[in-house]
Order: sequence, then C-alpha cells, then structure tokens
Amino acid sequence: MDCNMQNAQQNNNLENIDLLLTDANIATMDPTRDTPYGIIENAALAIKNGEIAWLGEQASLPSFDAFATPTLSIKGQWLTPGLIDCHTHLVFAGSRAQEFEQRLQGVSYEQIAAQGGGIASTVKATRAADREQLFVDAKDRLNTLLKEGVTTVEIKSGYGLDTENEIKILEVARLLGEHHPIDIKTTFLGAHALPNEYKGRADEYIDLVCNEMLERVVAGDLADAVDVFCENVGFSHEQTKRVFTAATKHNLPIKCHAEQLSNQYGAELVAEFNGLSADHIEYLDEQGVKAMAKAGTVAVLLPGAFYFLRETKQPPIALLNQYKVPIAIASDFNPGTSPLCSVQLMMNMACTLFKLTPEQALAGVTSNAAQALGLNDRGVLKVGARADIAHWQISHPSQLSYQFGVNKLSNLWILGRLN
Ligand code: DI6
Ligand code: FE
Repeated sequence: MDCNMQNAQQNNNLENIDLLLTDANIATMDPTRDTPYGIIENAALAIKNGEIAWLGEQASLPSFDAFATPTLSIKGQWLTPGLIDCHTHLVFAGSRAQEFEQRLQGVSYEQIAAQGGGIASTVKATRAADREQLFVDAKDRLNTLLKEGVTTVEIKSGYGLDTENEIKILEVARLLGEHHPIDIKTTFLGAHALPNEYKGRADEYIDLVCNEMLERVVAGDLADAVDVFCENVGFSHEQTKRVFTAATKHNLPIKCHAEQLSNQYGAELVAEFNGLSADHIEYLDEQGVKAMAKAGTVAVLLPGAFYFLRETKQPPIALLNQYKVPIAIASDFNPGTSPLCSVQLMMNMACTLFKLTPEQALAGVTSNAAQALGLNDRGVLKVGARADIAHWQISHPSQLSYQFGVNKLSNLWILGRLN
C-alpha cells in the first residue's frame, strides 16, 4: 500500500503505528459484535503506543506508510485478547503434597484444617520465607502462565495473617508487577483464615483486619481490591460484612470467596456492596444469582479447586445463564486446593466439568475476567484497548478449550511489546 496523503489525514490513527498485524482471524471477544467470539475474519490490527489503534477487515484497512511500518503476517491464524487469570494466591511458600496424600486416604479438607494443617501450614512456611524467596518462587509461576498466553494476573495475600506478613506478600506482589511483563493486580485477603494465635477470637482478628492491616494496606497503596473467605471454615456472614464495610470506607472494591463448601449468602452480600465478583459459588442459590445479576457482580468459577477437592456440587450454571450473570474462570492457583498453574487447563475443565461452551470459556478468561477485576481497558480487542494480544497456531478459537498440554501460542504482546 502506498502512502496516500488524503487517506492519512482521514485516518490519523494509522500514522506512525508501531506494528501492523495482517492476514489474521481475530476473536475480538467484543460483545458488541454479533458474531460468535466477536470474530473478524481476514482482518488486520494496528498497534500504537501500547494500544490498539485500528482493527477490522483487512480490505478496509486505511492507507499507511508501507515502507516505514513494521508488519507481521499472521498467515490466517488467530489473535485473541491476552488471557487474564482473575483469582490466584500465587505468592506463598511450601508445598502441601503430603496433605494431598492424606486427603486421598479419606481425610477431608475441613478435617485437615481443624487439625491445624491446611491453610495454617502454608501460613507457617510463608511467614518463615523472606521476600526474595517469595519473589523468585512467584516469578517462576508467572513465567509458566506467561508461556501459555496470560497477560494479566490477580494475586491475593492471605498466607501471612498478621500485619507484617500480609504486607510482605502484597509488597512482593507489587514488586512482581514492576519486574515481570505480566500486569499484576493485587487483592488484600487478610480474612482468609483465622491464625492459630487468634483461636476462639475471630471477631478480634477481624478488628485487626479492618483497622491496622487495612490502614497499612491503604497507606502503602498495596491493594486494588479486598476479599474475604466467607465460609464455615473461614469467616461468618457478619464478619465478612464488617470487612466489606471497612474496605468500602477506603474506596476499595470487594470480592468474595463465597458459597464454596456451603451457602453462607456471601454472594448476596457482595451484591449488596456492588462488589466486583463472587468466586467459587458451588452452593449459590437462585436468590443469590438474582442479586448478582442486579448488581452486575461477576461469577468467578474455579474448576481447579472443584476438581482437586473432588467436589460433586456443581455451580448453578443454568441459573447464571438464565439471569445473564457474566461468568469468569480462574485458576485459584494455591498450594491447598488448586496447585494447578494453567489457565488453559481451567478452560478445558470449565467445559468438561461445568459444561460451559468453549466460547464462554474464552470469555471467562478474557472479557469477563477483566470485568471481575474492574478493568475496562482489556479483555476485548477493540480500538483504544491495551495491546495485550495472543497469537495462536490454531484453526478455530474453540481449540483453546479443547486441548491441554500442547502449547499453541506463537507470539504474545503485552502493552504492544513482544514477549
Ligand atoms: N478457598 C480456597 O479454595 C483456597 N482459599 C480459599 O479461601 C484454599 C487455600 C488453601 O487451602 O491453602
Ligand atoms: Fe481462592
């Protein structure tokens, strides 16, 4: 294509672009396009200053300076938004493989927690670990996710359970955000479990979370959201509400581990606070689904934990679909209930275990995952969005949910930079 002054003036946004991707099929995941996956075939996409400057059918590509513009042909393969893992506990120390063995011999997750194992054992190892060790271990996990096309990861605290160690985890997570190409969002989960030293004094621990811990988190700008494990092995509905009230006072959006093992009406509580997401939700009922729909709260499914705990109670997928609650999917990567560091495996499991369609699975790790994090600059390929783009050697986007263990990623751009 030759440079055409008249056209160039009409289409300023194609001036001085950084990279033009041509001959692509694009699964934009843009719900405003009325094609499955928001597909545009025979398409092109222009990146400028880390954002998408243009995308559409290649036949309607405006003129541009072909000599000065770096161009890469996608050769009829596929582009999707970079994948987003919107729920992880990625900063921790130690392993729980022996507990896995115990569970296979018939001891339940709740029994192990009651015996002082479970989360408490990871807390012990994480408290003993220094920042460098936590950083190095977490960086390896992020590299694993990067290799399969992940461009944004949420990381929760929750294995410190005292002020210094919760701050330590969040500082490591922020540091990872500065030093790793994956964009990191952090969530303060001080109310993940009751530490041993507060046994029988859960309300006092919640005081600590709501006051001292949260104030330090806010002062250091260490969290983008606040989460609570609302469960009979976690914190009660009332205690959860106290944390949400404190978070809201600090203008921090809320999320919740809700209805994983029983119905505590945690999802309804999130909806009351117009929270971002209710996660797990196997035991969610219709009333909770309706409340989420009304509040625009995203349902985050964590099939890895469902699978690893050999759960049988399915999340209410039909109701979520009926009430049009956006569904996201995440790894819940953690040492106890989902030591599975793969978003693509989660997509496959969401289809096989929860009967999502491959299109829903891809939306679950792109557009809806972005919504679960309160981010409207990514998760969809459209003009003005971040240029977080995955290039796959696949013949259709359903292949991303169909297969696992075969890496089809060719290229990955984060903010327009190739990784
Ligand atoms: N629910 C979970 O599945 C993880 N945390 C939570 O609140 C489990 C964390 C662990 O067992 O270490
Ligand atoms: Fe979790």
